[in-house]
Amino acid sequence: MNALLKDKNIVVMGVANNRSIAWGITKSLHDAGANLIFTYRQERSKQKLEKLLDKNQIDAKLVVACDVEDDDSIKQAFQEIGDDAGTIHGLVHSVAFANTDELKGDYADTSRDGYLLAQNISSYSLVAVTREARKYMSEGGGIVTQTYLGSERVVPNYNVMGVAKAALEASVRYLAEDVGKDGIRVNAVSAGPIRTLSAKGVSGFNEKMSVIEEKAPLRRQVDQDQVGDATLFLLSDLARGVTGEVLHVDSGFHIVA
Ligand code: NDP
Ligand code: KAL
Repeated sequence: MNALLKDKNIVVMGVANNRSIAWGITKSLHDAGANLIFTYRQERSKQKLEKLLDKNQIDAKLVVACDVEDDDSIKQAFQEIGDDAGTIHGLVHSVAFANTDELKGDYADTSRDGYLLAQNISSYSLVAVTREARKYMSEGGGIVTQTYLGSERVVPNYNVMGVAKAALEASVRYLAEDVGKDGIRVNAVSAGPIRTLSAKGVSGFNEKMSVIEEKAPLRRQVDQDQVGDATLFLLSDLARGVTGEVLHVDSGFHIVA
C-alpha cells in the first residue's frame, strides 16, 4: 500500500476479465489509494468486473456503461461520472478492437470498413474520452492509454491495428499539447505481449511471446502488474514532468535489433 493516488478519482476503461491489462492497472491504482470508477461495454464484462471487485474487496465508486463507438454513450457516461465524482483526476484508456480476419494476411487487403472500425474504437476513442473527461479534470491530472510496438515497426499480423496504434500515439502527443495548459498530462504505455482475451486466438501471438524470453534484455515475460505499476507512475505526481510520452514496458525488447 502506498498513497500515490490517495483520494484521487480515477476512471478505468477496459476491464473484460482478470487477465485484462486494465485489471492489473486496477490493482496498482487501488493499492495507491485511488477511488475507482469503471466503464464497460458488454454486460458480460460488467458481471466479471463486479465479481472481481467483490473477490478482491475493492469498492468501486461507480460502474457505468460506455461504448466508445458511440458519442452519445461517451457523453452520457462522463456526465454520470462527473455528477457523481465532481472532479476526475485520472483516466485509463485500455480499449482496442479490430476484426479478427483483418489481423492476418496482407495489410494491403484491409477493407475500408475494417480500417475505419479499428481507428474508431482503438484511436479516435481516446480523443473523444479526453474531450469529455477534461470537463471534469479541473484540478489537472493524468490520462494514460495502452499501445504496442506494432505502431513503430511492421509486426506480422498486427496490420490494421499497428496503423491504429500509430494514430493513437500521435494523438497522445497532440492531446498532450491541448490539455497541458490545464495541467493535464497524456501518456501511453507500450506493453510487451500479454495473454489476454483480446490476444486469444489471434495469429502469431505465441511466437511474439516466446521471442521476449529469448531476445529482450530482461529475458522474461511482461505481465499485467508491471503495466499496472507503470500506469500508476504516469498517473501519479512522480511523473509530473512527463507528458506526450510512450513508455515501453516490454522487458526492453524494443531496443534490440
Ligand atoms: P482485453 O480483451 O482484456 O480488453 C479489451 C477491452 O476493450 C475490453 O474490455 C473490451 O470491452 C474493450 N472494448 C472493445 N471495444 C470497445 C468499445 N467499442 N467500447 C468500449 N470498450 C471496448 O485485452 P487487453 O487487456 O489485452 O487490451 C487492453 C489494451 O491493451 C488494448 O488497447 C490493447 O491494444 C493493449 N495492448 C495489449 C497487449 C497485449 O499483449 N495483450 C500489448 C500491448 C497493448 P468489452 O469486452 O466489454 O467489449
Ligand atoms: C502481433 C500480435 C499478435 C496478434 C495480432 C493482433 C492483435 C490485435 C489486438 C486486437 C485488440 C484484438 C482484437 O480486436 C480481437 C477481436 O477481433 C476479437 N476478440 C474479442 O472480440 C474479445 C471477446 C474482446 C474482449 O476483445 C476486444 N478487443 O474487445 C500482437 C500481440 C503480440 C500483442 C497484442 C495482443 C497487442 C494488442 O494490441 O492487444
